[in-house]
Amino acid sequence: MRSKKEKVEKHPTDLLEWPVGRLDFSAGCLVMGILNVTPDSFSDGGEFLDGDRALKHGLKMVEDGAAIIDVGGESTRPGSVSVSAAEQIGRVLPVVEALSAKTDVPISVDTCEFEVAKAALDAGAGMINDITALGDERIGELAAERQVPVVLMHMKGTPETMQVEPRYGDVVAEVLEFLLERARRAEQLGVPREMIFIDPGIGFGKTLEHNLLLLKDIGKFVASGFRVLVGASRKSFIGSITGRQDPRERVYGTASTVALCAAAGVSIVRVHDVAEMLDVTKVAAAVDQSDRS
Ligand code: HH2
Repeated sequence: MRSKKEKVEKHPTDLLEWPVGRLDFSAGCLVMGILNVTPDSFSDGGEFLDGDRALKHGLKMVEDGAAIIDVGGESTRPGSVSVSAAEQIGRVLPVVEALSAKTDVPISVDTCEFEVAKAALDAGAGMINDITALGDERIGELAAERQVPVVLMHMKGTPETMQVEPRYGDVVAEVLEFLLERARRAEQLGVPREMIFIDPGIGFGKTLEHNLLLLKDIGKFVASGFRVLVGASRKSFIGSITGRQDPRERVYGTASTVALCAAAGVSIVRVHDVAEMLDVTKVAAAVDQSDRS
């Protein structure tokens, strides 16, 4: 269990404020709600391709307590092929515009395409979720110029091929080293340290065993001093363990990962089931804070 002193030393302030957003980590791990405006995402593909339905679902997640809404226009499930920037913009932009007009909750754009990130920020998004961790450095420059937080995620290969026999010597050490290098690069480009989130990329070029080792050692990522985001929600490794083929039946399995992450000091969990996972993070935070009297 983390002590209060340890936490204070890592992050001088629990409040992250920037020109178009604000996140308060004082109550523990925050919940980022997933909004996939895609026809083919592994869990919610096609459900929110329609703009009105996407907006409704985004607002429902805000009502349920999401601290951030992550809007994406491209599925990155294993085997998926990439979608053009123009197509992503066409899907994501109307939703970002409509959502940001109706809520103060920061909207994150889930993209590794510079043009998509820029268009989304112009339309009201306040954060970039880059699953290639600055594969295109202009994303880092953009985050620095606009002073917005950026998520840097580890992926081995590309979504199309990443699950074909991924191999590591020491998965935790290799993923962490990669993320720290990219985080330092983001700092060099001018992104303030407290605005950089690192993410081990659960399911992105990882076997079941790799995912488990990363979750087991997630505290090592937290100990790096960068804030950590984890996205394990409904992913197939949970199905492998529980035998649940339908991603929508993986809510309890997801809850287990969220509890582990919250207890280890992860700052944000990226999830489909906002209300349920908020309960999990609240209980984890209550246990964590019970030693502060
Ligand atoms: N996982 C997915 C997409 N974006 N971003 C971050 N930072 N971390 C993740 O683990 C992550 C992510 C894949 O999940 P999902 O969006 O539900 O599915 P799909 O890629 O099929 O749209």
